Amino acid sequence: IVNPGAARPTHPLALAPVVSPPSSVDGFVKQFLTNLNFDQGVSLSESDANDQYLALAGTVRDYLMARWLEDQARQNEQQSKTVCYLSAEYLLGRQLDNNLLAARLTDIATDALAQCGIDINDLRELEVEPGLGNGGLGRLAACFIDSLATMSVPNIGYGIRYEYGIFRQTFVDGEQVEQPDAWLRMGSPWDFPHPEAAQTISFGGRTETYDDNGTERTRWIPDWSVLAVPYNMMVPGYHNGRVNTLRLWRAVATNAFDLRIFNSGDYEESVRAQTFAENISKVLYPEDSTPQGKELRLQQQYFFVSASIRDFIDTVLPADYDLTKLPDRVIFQLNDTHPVIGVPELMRVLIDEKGMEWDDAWAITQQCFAYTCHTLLPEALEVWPVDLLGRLLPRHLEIIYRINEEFLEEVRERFGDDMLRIRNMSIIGEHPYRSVRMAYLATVAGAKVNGVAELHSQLLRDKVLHDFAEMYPDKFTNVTNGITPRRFIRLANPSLAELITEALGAGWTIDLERLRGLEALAEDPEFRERFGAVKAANKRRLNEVLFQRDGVHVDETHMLDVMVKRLHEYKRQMLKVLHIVTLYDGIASGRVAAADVTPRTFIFGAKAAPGYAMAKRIIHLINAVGSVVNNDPRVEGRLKVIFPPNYNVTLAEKVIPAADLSEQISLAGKEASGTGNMKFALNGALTIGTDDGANVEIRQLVGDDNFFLFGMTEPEVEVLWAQGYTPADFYQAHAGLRGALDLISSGAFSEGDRSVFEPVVSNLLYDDRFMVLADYASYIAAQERVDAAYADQDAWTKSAILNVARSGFFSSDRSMRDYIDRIWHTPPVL
Ligand code: T68
Repeated sequence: IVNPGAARPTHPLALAPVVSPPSSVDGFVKQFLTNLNFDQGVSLSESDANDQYLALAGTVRDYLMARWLEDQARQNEQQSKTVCYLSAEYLLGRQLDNNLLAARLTDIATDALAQCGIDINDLRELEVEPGLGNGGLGRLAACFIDSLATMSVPNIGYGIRYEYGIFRQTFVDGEQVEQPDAWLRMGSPWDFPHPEAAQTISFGGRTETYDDNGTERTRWIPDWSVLAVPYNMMVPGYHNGRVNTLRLWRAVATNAFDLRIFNSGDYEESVRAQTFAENISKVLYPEDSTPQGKELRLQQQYFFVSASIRDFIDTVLPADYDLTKLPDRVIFQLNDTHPVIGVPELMRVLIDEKGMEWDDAWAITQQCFAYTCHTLLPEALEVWPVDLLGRLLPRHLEIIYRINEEFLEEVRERFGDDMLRIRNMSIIGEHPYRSVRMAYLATVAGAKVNGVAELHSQLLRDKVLHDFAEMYPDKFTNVTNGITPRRFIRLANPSLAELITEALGAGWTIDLERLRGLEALAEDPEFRERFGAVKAANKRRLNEVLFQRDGVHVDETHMLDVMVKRLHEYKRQMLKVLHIVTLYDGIASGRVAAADVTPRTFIFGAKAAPGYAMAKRIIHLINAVGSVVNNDPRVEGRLKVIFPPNYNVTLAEKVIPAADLSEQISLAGKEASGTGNMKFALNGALTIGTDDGANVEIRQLVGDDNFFLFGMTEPEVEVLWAQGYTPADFYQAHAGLRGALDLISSGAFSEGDRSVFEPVVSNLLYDDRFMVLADYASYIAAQERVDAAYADQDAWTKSAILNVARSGFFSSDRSMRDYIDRIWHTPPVL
């Protein structure tokens, strides 16, 4: 597009890349009014709140722009190695506050808007969060890019600009109903389209060999293509003047594609073709942990990965870059298997387009990728039917076959002709149908493979990828997940942040281990009182938010017992329900006086994948239990169940800081890490949890006295399975459990209709894959310990402070340091 030989335009005023608006209130007002007039096309007096929000966002953006351009120039100049994070999901949350915080503009913007007669809080509420992810995996990506920017490490986050993100959840008669998430409807002030940097992405067709001066080469003759248009978002570092880039691709029909059909005279067909192409980035798949193997999903994956790899090679690297040195400039981090099709894509680019030999291309590819696994559930390991992959990406399938052949040869050399081992390790699975096992492809191709918590990485080595770990022991490593303290403490919990700064000074936001300094203060009654006051204020704030949003009240005097995460049977929301029903049953049957029950409010937040019937039934049950418990006068208001619909990042920021008790109750060996668990601990909630995922590390750090452990360990789970698990035995053995299940069966929560929740009860009695009944007794006992501990408020607060003080390890800055040391080797660019 730019003629490389041509002189670049220049001007004396352009020596500084861009002049930033002055960081003063007056300067901010001026820029805000300019944007209101010239970008929104309205005067201040005629503007509505959305105009004002967009002009405000524009002003923050203007301020960050100079830094952004500087950073891009600096990174080019220094030829630094870049982390290209490839992720199908980024669950960003609202941008305005985060960007104000990063740029130190919060106070200036607040004052500037006040001078214009505008309350900035009213504008904050207008921002629709970009929900471009399902849950933990997408949110992790968002935390990581925040940390990389804050640590001045060159990073491009690559992903998809879905037109519709995760669905908006509503409840109709207690059942989940999904609504489209039209997050772009009111305009999107945070991203910049760059149509000039579009990539053409092809699909289908066939391959053929041809003679290239005596060497036989292969080329792919695809039969259709789409344009990938990048939209760049700023990723500002915290108080360091750095801005990295998140580059999300949008699918647009190519002209050629259109024209061919249009010229044939079929107008309708040409419009259909356009719709077909643009479908690729239309919607985020709401499946979490259960990939559906849909063709459009594979199109999405190839679409964004191919665009990203070629963007990096063709536009980020200099035109004459020697690609044999590619590993010096880039590491492509695969966020789960969704981007793994990038492996054969890089091979294809290097061999078919750049003329490299197979062995050289393979050596480079193996240094340029690393793979993070996020699951332990066998059904979550992505596989693509060979038929489908071959139809959509014929050249890639050939390349995968050859990678597999050479890999299996290596296996034979190493372990001999062991049929079973070769079948087990083959990248191509044969049963129940021929398919490409994407996790195996990633493991074979990646320089490193990591799990996301100590236990998870251990189980990957011992079970899921055991044969591979035996073959390549040095590939396997762990990086325990983390969360960004900017969003999850500074923004979400400003009162706590202020208290910490007062106690420890500034600096902890980027050096979270400093929270250790709070340990001593746990002994200080005055500090405890102030800490308790922060929690109480956060509960009042949550009460206001939920009342506004859903018309429900949170009682400040209640213990807030919170379980927020995607709805999945392995996470065991059902166990929580059984606890609530047990408490209710005690009161309703008269065995327990309401006055003797610790007042608790249970808060749930959870979306179910639209096709996951059991998860949807559990949502229905939670709502049904809530409406009975909340309205039964015998309960005397001492138990309350609240299930605000549409749990998302925005709501998380209000719920987590108010929580007393954090529910992390998955079956041991099923939750890879969890990250919500870390957010709660850092905001001073105590955890009730199993020995699973990062709970293990949380408990080690905060200490047994400050954590409510229950349930089987992973080895115990294995033993019980091996013995033959009969859930009905547990039903027989525990009166409380019997009471709770019988109450649900009786129709007590479904107006006497016994059929409504029958599938839920049957599933627990006869199947119970996640051993809810086996852990019930232990869970109830732990909840009794919780009640006893909560009775001593002062001791509870002490434990809460110790949770905060000892959780600094869970900063995503530390996770990034671990990735850099163990996998990426990408120094900061200072
Ligand atoms: C989560 N995975 C893990 N998957 O469940 C959680 N899956 O333990 C971990 O803390 C987190 O990743 C971060 O490592 C997911 O969130 C998905 O969302 C997902 C999405 C599409 C397909 C499959």
